[in-house]
Amino acid sequence: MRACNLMGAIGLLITLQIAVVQAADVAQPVPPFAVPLAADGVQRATITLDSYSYTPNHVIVEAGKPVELTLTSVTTITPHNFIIKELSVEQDVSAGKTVVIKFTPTQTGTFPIYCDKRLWPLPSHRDKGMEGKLEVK
Ligand SMILES: [Cu+2]
Repeated sequence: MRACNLMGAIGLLITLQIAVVQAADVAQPVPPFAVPLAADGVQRATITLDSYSYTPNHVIVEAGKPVELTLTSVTTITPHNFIIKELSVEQDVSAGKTVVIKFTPTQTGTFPIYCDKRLWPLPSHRDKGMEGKLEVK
């Protein structure tokens, strides 16, 4: 009887571990990040660039106030960039480097962020999931 319970417990543990592994395999949605307004009136946030992602990948800012984004690449070889076409933002970020960009969004809306780097003939980084959005309220 005891052995039976033990086997049942082991079976449950194995099932739980499989469930955890499966959950980790699925990309977890990252909640939108509302960029805080600093005392000097600047909206500051740090975005991490990796292959092939931005973290956070959905940032919310207020219109009419300056935005300062610190773009930090954590890759060792692959260069990336950070493009918001509608706001004329286009910034290269070399592997392992950090770049600070500043802009002031004037119109509200949701604008795509993406990396258009690609190693021909492979798909672009954006096609590999390196995209996000800037929401201006
Ligand atoms: Cu990229």
